[in-house]
Amino acid sequence: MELSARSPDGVRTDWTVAEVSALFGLPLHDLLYRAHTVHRAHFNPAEVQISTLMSIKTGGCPEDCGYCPQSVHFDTGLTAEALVPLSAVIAAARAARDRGATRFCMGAAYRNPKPSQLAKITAMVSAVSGLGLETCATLGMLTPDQAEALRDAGLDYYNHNLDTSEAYYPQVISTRTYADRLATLKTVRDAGLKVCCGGIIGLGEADQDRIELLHTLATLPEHPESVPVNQLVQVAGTALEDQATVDPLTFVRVIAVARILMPRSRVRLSAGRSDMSDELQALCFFAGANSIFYGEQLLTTPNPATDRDLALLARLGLRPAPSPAPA
Ligand code: SAM
Ligand code: DTB
Ligand code: SF4
Repeated sequence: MELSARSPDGVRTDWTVAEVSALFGLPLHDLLYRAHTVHRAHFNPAEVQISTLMSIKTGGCPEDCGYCPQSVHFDTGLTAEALVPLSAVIAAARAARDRGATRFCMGAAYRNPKPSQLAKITAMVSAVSGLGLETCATLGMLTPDQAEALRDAGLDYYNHNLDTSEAYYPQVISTRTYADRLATLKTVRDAGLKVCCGGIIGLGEADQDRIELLHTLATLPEHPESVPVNQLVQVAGTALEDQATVDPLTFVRVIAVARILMPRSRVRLSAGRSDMSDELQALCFFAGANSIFYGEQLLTTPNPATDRDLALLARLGLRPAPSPAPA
């Protein structure tokens, strides 16, 4: 298979589904060899970017995403909370920075933010940016004015995931469409924000859906700068609580194909690491993952203990990537 670069910087956005499918189906060692070669050509393979998440508004979300503990459609025992105060965000961001995080991601269980909520969140973004951290927010759908206000407040990244293939999406979410998701991604990009966009593996999707998700991400007009690959956290009470865990080697294939298709993007090993062995995570880093969520909590579910993560990075000879120079 010819895998020529067609744009001047060597980054292709014209991948075909057949090409993605062929990569996905390579013998595992051929795929890993190729992915690791691409990885080394574009990144320092010893560095892992460290992001910390904070849930700034937990639970009570009107959307019905079948995987999500924060949806009002499921009883997961979670109590809906109000937007946290600015002081709590500043304290958490400072602690994250002191532990070595370079990016701070604020997540809210919204379908879309209301104007009064957005005003409070722009103040949070300014404050976190002022601490010298890269900022990321994930707040659901945005209008162009909201995306611009967040940018003006100092937001670097906006996270909005496609989650799965367009074909499988309606099996998981009925309260908004794939087209809604793509429209918000365009709004965010048009505002000049960097895009963080990925998906979840383990929703009951087939390999073809994984291939189509990767194809959609890699054929956006510009690749997302960050690509979070989440493994489903099966939360009791959600529609997907009994979903079987994915074959770990299939998960590694997704990481490897993402690395090959989007060579300059940070591929983040995201939710689900608590359920992964050190060996699986090591293989994911070899396959091209070079970012993690660090800190003992994701939004509402656990993440590995920080001392376990530091020990893992040390055992693998990996180290936190330095903070990028301000633009
Ligand atoms: N409400 C906003 C939205 O959905 O865009 C932002 C917050 S939402 C919790 C962010 C992302 O978390 C989702 O797009 C999904 O990919 C991921 N997520 C939520 N629940 C998850 C779970 N149980 N396992 C893995 N990923 C999950
Ligand atoms: C992403 O792709 N994964 C993160 C972040 N973006 C916002 C969220 C994972 C959430 C896992 C379930 C929870 O903790 O509630
Ligand atoms: Fe709401 Fe986001 Fe959870 Fe969907 S994933 S229910 S939009 S918080």
